Amino acid sequence: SPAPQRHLPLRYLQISSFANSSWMRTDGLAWLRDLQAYTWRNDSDTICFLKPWSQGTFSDQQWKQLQQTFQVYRRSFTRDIREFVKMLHVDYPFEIQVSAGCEELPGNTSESFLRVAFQGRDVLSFQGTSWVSAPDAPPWGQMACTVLNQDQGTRETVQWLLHDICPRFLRGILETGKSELEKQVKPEAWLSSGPSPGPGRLLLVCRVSGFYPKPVWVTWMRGEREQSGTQQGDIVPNADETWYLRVTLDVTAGEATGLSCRVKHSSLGDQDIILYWDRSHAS
Ligand code: CIS
Repeated sequence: SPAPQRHLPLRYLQISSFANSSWMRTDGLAWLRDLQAYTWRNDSDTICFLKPWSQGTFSDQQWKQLQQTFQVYRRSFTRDIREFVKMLHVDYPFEIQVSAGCEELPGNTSESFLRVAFQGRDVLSFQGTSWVSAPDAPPWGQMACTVLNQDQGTRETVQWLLHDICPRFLRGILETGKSELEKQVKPEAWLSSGPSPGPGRLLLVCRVSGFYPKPVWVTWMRGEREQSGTQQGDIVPNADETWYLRVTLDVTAGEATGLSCRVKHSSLGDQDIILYWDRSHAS
């Protein structure tokens, strides 16, 4: 049966596109596990809550102060990057991604991260008390870290945000968002045939959609025997905060009868979905 999800990270993702020396935009979003709870569009001064529980257990005043810190950061970030371009002779256009967040670990501890990528590749991250360049960063990565590390105030603020604020804020939204994180939505499943893999062969397709949370177990079976040729796709998102999965089996036309697709999911309890293949699916 599907492994339960233990990981409950809070993750912030930022995409900053710098087209030339005058045009740029920065968009941010943040997720609690797989639920998007915040968006911060370029044209908005303020961080937008997408969930009723987004503010967690922070008071209006605490949130206002935190947002102010982020507003200062966003403005300074743009200015800093413009200065780095001149200093490091980097060419436009380029894209910078920032990801940051934290997660609770067993034993009342937590883990935090802050990473920066340039053109989709890691360039630097914040480790402990300072900025460190990534192993295969371009030569100017080291230079950028040296400059960033001279700003003692920012290093202290980053440590405070990562190791104090983030875990505290996360604890709050785990509390206020509890019922949504614990929601159970049952999958639907249906069978069809895919493009024939070759003469006399059939591709049996079992689609499972609309389930939440993400962990699921789907396989092709003959009686109680799991079919080892089962191919799992990726679990991909639907637009309504549920998940979708496609699982296939390549068989000879004669082998198809008697096969079934079996679905286990936490929302179903012990009532697995079992769908039997029959000729009507082959058309
Ligand atoms: C061309 C290629 C270059 C590539 C190089 C890549 C560079 C990467 C840049 C890394 C980010 C650097 C951020 C630095 C910002 C500082 O400029 C800024 C202002 O600093 C101050 C100095 O300390 O500026 C002053 C002048 O204006 C002075 O220079 C001052 O120096 S002094 O005192 O010596 O005079 N510093 C800050 O703003 C501090 C805070 C930095 C915070 C970084 C945190 C990033 C994470 C932001 C998350 C936003 C999330 C909002 C969305 C949803 C909220 C819910 C999710 C919460 C998740 C929490 C995650 C922590």
